[in-house]
Amino acid sequence: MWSIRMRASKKSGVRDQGSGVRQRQREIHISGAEGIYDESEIRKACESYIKRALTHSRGKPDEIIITIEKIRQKPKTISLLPVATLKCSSPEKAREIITQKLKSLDISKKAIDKGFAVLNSKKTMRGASLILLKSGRRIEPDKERGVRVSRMGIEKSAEKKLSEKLSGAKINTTRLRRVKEALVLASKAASCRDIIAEVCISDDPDYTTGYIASKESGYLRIPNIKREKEMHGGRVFFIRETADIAGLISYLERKPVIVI
Ligand code: WAQ
Ligand code: MG
Repeated sequence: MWSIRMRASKKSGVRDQGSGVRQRQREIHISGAEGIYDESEIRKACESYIKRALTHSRGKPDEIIITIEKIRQKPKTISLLPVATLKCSSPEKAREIITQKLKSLDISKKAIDKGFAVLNSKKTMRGASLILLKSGRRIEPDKERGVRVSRMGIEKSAEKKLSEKLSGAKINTTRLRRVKEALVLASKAASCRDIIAEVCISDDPDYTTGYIASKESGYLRIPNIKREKEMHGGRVFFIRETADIAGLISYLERKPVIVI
């Protein structure tokens, strides 16, 4: 088994008015993706990741990094969270739905507000923010990058079954890959004891469905979580105050996990 990861970015330079010299460069995240594959699938997976990076709605990257790495550890097997789609007509309504759900999971107002600040910020991150559910403190070591959930995949027959189920639930084929990937990610995160909930908004200007996920309620899709053309988005995990933070981050980033 192989872990394949892709990230694409572009540098944005701020030019000095007088000299025209680039002063400061910030890396803007365009696209990222990851999965676990058999050796025979490596070429195809890389080709599709490259295509995704080069045709992304967030813009043209000037750097694409692909990492292909053999997995030595036996992956842990997990099951998928159940999926449902909620009714929601606007970002304001979405915020109400999410706030109510998070409150019912005993997440403080402070933590909820911090979560929305991350999700609505123009400075999008490559990874996720980790927020302590009482104090609202952000505990990811790198606040610009965040924590990237990685080394997760889905077994072939489970994927086939899921595709059929999602198609049956009228999720159209252009969305299918995205929903599957998000669901696998959310299922890996939910398999951590110390992650109580996750909220996700895509940072793609053309994708306006997000979700809230938890062990209690599963993966709840929320249409119109943002408006078309908006560039903000992100992921936040609400964490138990007593969590072993290093252990949690290591699990999310490094532990191979396969959905069966
Ligand atoms: N680990 C941690 N955070 C991530 C990861 C990852 N592997 N991938 C993306 N993020 C964060 C990052 O901050 C991005 O800016 C943000 O999430 C959004 O990523 O059922 O497409 O890949 O229809 O744009 C949800 C599907 C789609 C909803 C989410 O997210 C549905 C999506 P994107
Ligand atoms: Mg994106």
